[in-house]
Amino acid sequence: MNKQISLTQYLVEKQREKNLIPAELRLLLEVVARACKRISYGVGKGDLAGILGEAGSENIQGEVQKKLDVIANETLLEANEWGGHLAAMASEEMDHPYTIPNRYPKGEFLLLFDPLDGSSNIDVNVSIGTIFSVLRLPEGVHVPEEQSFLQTGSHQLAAGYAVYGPSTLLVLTVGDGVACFTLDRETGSWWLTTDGMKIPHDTKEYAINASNARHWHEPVKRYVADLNAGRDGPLGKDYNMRWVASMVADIHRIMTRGGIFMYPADSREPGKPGKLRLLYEANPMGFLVEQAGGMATNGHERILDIQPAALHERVAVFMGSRNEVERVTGYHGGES
Ligand code: P6P
Repeated sequence: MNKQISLTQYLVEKQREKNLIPAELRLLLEVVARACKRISYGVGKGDLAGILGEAGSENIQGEVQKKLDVIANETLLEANEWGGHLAAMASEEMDHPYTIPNRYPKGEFLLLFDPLDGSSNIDVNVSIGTIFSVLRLPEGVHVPEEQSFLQTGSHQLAAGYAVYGPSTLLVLTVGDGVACFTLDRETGSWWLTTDGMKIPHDTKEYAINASNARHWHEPVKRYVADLNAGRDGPLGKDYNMRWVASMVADIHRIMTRGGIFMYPADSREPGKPGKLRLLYEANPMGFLVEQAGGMATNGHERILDIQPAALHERVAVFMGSRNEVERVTGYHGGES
């Protein structure tokens, strides 16, 4: 039997062979993985732990928080605040950045996360996940503020997600390809199960919430109509559609077998560029997708090149198999 490689060994070898992961970043990634393991155990208990349902509060997005949203957020904060590797954290569930308390040492990294993405699926037992992104505290900044986080996605040092599904997986990049680890619930260890994940450049599968079709702008309407025209249409092949309404689950499917994920802006709220958040959803997922040979744009430009203006700003998202993302970006008349 091939020797199994643990998350720790993978990170140590990346650090030793490629000097890609300074010790503090390795510590950060292992702490995040441990927090995701705890979240997985909580998600897995569900009703048995009385943690389903609503928390009775709303987040800055005006979205009703689920109990597990709050629990996952607190789990990530508590796991990461004392280690000395972070200067601050930002979360979908918190209006403002969380600065490391003075009783703990501060580090040079910034951690951003959506602690439990897809939480509308929690109560119906559909896969959900945690998305995270790592930035470096800008040079010369000693007191991290919101501005410290407003860096383009191309500045990310690491990104990943955990998907809490039939099995719990951790998918991670430090800029040298994408690795997938599976949690062994009996021992609590993360084992490398796929190294070098690759997204096929072509696909026959697309993901979009089709109930919004009447609100889409013309380029998306034309593109989806061409997808649905199948082999007799301009694209010359039949497509299949999937929509889990949990970005982590939809993106993991694409990381595994290809596809294109779309959450476009639409006419419902003209001033809103899309639903998904740039800093802790689109950027980390875009980093992973690009590292797996895919592409990620907002219909006009590379997502990782977008200069954020606010911590919780939203962005239109088209990401996955390179040739389809190039195609739909072309429908927008945008740069690929
Ligand atoms: P809709 C979950 O709420 C989320 O942020 C993403 O995980 C998911 O892709 C999207 O929203 C689903 O949105 O409008 O289909 O419910």
